[in-house]
Amino acid sequence: MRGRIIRASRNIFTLKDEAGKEFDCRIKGKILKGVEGFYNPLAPGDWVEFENDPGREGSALITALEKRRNAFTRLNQKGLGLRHFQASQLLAANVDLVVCVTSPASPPFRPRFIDRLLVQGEAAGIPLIIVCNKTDLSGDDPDVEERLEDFAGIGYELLRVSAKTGEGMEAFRAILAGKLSVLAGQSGVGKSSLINALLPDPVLRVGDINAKYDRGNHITTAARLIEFSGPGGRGAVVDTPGVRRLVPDGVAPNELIRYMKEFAPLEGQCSFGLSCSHVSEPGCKIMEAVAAGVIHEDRYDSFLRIREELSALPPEWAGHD
Ligand SMILES: Nc1nc2c(ncn2[C@@H]2O[C@H](COP(=O)(O)OP(=O)(O)O)[C@@H](O)[C@H]2O)c(=O)[nH]1
Ligand SMILES: [Mg+2]
Ligand SMILES: [Zn+2]
Repeated sequence: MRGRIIRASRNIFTLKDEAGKEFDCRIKGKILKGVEGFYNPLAPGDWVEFENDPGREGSALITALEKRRNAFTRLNQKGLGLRHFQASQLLAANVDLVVCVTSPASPPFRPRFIDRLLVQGEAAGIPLIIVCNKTDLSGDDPDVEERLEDFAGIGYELLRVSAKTGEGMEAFRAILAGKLSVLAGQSGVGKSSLINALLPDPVLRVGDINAKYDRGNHITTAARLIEFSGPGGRGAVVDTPGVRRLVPDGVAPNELIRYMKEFAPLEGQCSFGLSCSHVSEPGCKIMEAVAAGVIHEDRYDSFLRIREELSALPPEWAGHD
């Protein structure tokens, strides 16, 4: 039998079969082919083969994983020093769209967080859009508007919505129809609220309760897939847990330039070619683009910071050239 993972922790999963029936499940035996190299073996969006668990009524055993089309991951870092641990954490698989959710206020607008999400999505080869939620709160802050317009100028579709008032929600729903989308963004921007707003009845916890829950409980580090339907069609969205820090996973420092949309065409164009570090060299096309206002200074700053963080990672966690 075939089913799709809708919820996943490290070893307990929920899958939905093609008739829409849900099963609690675990992996049959100790190993599942195709899950190597990740902190967690399966994520929402994964398609699996399963059989009934003879030992437990209503439960299932996963026997095989269908090859993933793509995977949206993050670098899971814990601890410091000798006990430092990091691993690639799967958030969702077979993703059609990553929705980078942000807010103009409450929590404060953090465009650098969006920059990081965009790199992560670009590196995974997944289309991205930016959704600015909580438009009911914004007093048209010029700094926020400037950065949002820059993202749009780079080529990302930008949507302004309010989960609270419903503004922009029909357009948002239309974009999500027929896709499996992942909602990502810093904690508190309203990811769970946006998903609830797509449904006739809310299913996700929002706000403070959720924030407390997130901190104390490992289960909520798991992403969850929710299906919705509406006038434009059916779709699925994956709610991801909020993270405070986001270091792109699987990106080598010298590859970063390819995953920043407006930087990418300039790769190799500097006078020093591919060896240019884009910080002081004469004839650097990146620095020229920053000076000309083609690349936003904040994006350049993000580029330098992310690259520095990637350079500090052990090579096995920073992707391959
Ligand atoms: N004013 C306003 N508040 C919102 C909106 N969307 C969500 N919130 C509030 O923001 C807080 C965090 O929302 P939540 O959905 O839990 O954010 P998440 O951490 O990204 O999942 C909650 O108190 C929500 O009620 C919105 O469009 N406008
Ligand atoms: Mg949430
Ligand atoms: Zn350069």
